[in-house]
Amino acid sequence: MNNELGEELCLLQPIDPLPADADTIAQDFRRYLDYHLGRFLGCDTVYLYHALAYVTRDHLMADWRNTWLHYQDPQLRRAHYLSMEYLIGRSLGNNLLNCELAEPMREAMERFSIRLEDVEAKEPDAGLGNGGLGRLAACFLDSCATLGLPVIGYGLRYEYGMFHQHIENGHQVEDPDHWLRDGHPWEIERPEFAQTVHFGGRVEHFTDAQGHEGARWTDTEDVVAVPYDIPIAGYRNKVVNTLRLWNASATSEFNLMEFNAGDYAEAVALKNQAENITMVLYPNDATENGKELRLRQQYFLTSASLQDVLRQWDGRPIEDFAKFNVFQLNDTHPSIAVAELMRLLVDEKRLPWEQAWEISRSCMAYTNHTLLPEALERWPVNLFESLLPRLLEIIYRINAEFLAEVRARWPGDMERVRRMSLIEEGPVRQVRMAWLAIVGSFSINGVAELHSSLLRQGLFRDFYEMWPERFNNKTNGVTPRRWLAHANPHLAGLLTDTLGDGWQADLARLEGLRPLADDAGFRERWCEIRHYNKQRLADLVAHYAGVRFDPSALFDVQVKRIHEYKRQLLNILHIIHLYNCIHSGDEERVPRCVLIGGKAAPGYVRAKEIVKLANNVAAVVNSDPLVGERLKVAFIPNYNVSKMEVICTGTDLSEQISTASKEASGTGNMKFMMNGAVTIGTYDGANIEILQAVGEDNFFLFGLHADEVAALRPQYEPQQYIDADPDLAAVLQLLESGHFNAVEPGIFDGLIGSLKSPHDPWMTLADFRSYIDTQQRVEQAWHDTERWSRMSILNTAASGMFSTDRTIAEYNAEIWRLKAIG
Ligand code: 26W
Repeated sequence: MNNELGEELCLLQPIDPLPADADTIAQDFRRYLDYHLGRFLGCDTVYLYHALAYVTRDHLMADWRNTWLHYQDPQLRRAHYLSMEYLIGRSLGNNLLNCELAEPMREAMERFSIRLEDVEAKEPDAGLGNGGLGRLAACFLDSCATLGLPVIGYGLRYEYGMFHQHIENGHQVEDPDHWLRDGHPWEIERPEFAQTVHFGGRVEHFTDAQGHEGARWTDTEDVVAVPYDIPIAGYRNKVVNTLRLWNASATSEFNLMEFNAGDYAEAVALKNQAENITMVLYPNDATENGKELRLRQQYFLTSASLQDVLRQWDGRPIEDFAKFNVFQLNDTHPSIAVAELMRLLVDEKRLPWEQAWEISRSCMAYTNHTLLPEALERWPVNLFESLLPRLLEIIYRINAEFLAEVRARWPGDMERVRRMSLIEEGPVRQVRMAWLAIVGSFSINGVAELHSSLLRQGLFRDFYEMWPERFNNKTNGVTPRRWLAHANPHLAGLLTDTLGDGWQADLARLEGLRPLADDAGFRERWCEIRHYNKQRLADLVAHYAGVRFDPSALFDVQVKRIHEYKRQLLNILHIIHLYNCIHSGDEERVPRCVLIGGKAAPGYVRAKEIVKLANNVAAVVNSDPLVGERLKVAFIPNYNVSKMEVICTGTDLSEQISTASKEASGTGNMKFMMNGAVTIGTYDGANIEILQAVGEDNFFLFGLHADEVAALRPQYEPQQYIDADPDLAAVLQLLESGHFNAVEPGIFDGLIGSLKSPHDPWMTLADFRSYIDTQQRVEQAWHDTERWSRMSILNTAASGMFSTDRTIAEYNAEIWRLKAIG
């Protein structure tokens, strides 16, 4: 046996799992603390967290390796999830839960008089995402591992994640999130699998000795992509999948240049430019801003990931590639993959174009996450030309062949050709990334029934007419491990007592709760747990917002990114209406605590004004002695994954109030429902499916439907609503009087103007009356404690279909077609 093979065999051996008893864990913990970290028991808790994380990671290693070994089977088809964002949050608690280590770990810590919760709280959130799309990717990874599916997540290892938000005088202020500062104990750097990614340069065309034409991309600036692997443990099934995040680093040529005395500083500056690629996550959610660095990031992720997959394919017949590999594109952000795979197959593997196209088109699948026009990515052709010249050539050729198909199918329909072209003509020619993703994929899906049908009828209509069989729906979900079992341990205990173990990975079993809604004893236990969770939430609010919430009040919560289409403004108008009611002596109202939280994109002025208004209204309401305990309003700063783990368990009323047709799905709505909150919502996104699952009696529906929104838009006259509705008029009058900005005259004029404009795309005032009336129905229901607890139980009972296990099972059955382990 030669040495290399020997080493390889040795590498391929499985390793044994470590003993998971409290004694061993306690010992290992001390060893990490004393011998690895060089700290001692009385040190800052953050080091205790590091020691615990290392101990936990050690326990994942054997299964991680065995899973990886299993995936080396050449007969195994694999999926590659490409996403610019993974909003993971904390990992320790989740890994302890999934690997059944929580109890021995707790016991081990008790020996040192350490509370496990205190240590868990020291873990910084990995905020490598903006909002829904990034969190969905994280939930998907959890479900893929739990279902034993060979799926690897590919992403970027941003040095700075989503900014931290703090509030100064009511305004949002952003602070950098240097989440890696103290090190990241979950990751393993694997420089041996580094890839090189090219930028810039020019393209040479040639004919080879066999007479085949070829292209050479030369004089490029190269950047090295170094992978960092993070283990993703399935729920108690010994499967550990991988999230592979790329870090940009300068090539060794840069280092050589550094020695080139003359240009030392210049060389180091170039090195920085290379490493800048993965420096920071763009904090825009749903607005595309056309920055060159963003395109660099997208290509960097895509090229490194595709090369990594091809590296693993090396030595196998390329004709079989699509049989064993599938890529899921998380929105258009990685859609350059369509052209990059063509480049790798045609230029590097020297495949004929037609064969490469057949392969490429058979292994790409695209998920759309938004219909908002401002979110649709378009890149200027000249930016492409200078940054990725060879990819632009490839896109042009894809486009030429595609448009020939369109012309053949619809002869003479020039307008259709113009609409469908991958290149948008105009003063600035642009590449339409969504069109590229559609043309290059065998599957295109939306993320809720309504959203997928709007894609087919609207945005993607031309493409649907051409390839109806490519379009499908995959309604989103959330992982019940993090969002129920981990976030809500008391409720989880009750569920296990009632339904037996196993609901965590088979959420449809929650249906078994339905009959218990009629059981007074069960309702009482349910309410005790909810009360405990509400106290926990009240503590969180007191700590971060300095506002006291009384757990016996109705907890009314809207947390999500701040965006006009999500209509936090409608919520605020309702708060002002309640304030008016209290002032006019209306004694019917129930005590209510309203919580709002979320980040505004730093450049989104209107969204920042909404944050300011929420804070100002809160300040006025909370300090008004006449209001007292009847109404409290808080804005929780720096809303993130770990805060949501507390918030969703203590919420009574979940606000999902987007303008119908604008919220593709929503996933916060599912976290709330699963934990027993009742939704007040519009007929939008996954709200519709939540309503269907739980029934009209257990959901507060209001507002215009998507078709009504569309029909009303051309003749929308907000003033008519104001004239016809004294409550609305009073709310606006109070706002306009400067009551909430007495020392800051005029600051809300823009916001108020947008509400009153016939061009308000979100048509907030059209839904005001319906919203206010429905909120009153909420209060009637709340008065009846028994009815409310019934609704709460029935919401949890009906939440089974919103597990990402169901979502991922559908992706697998209809798109990926992978064989599960085991
Ligand atoms: C290029 C800027 C940009 C950045 C992010 C454009 C668009 C996005 C995302 C598509 C925004 C997003 O997170 N969309 C959300 O995706 C969730 C998961 O599918 C859905 O539940 C939300 O409704 C949708 O807004």
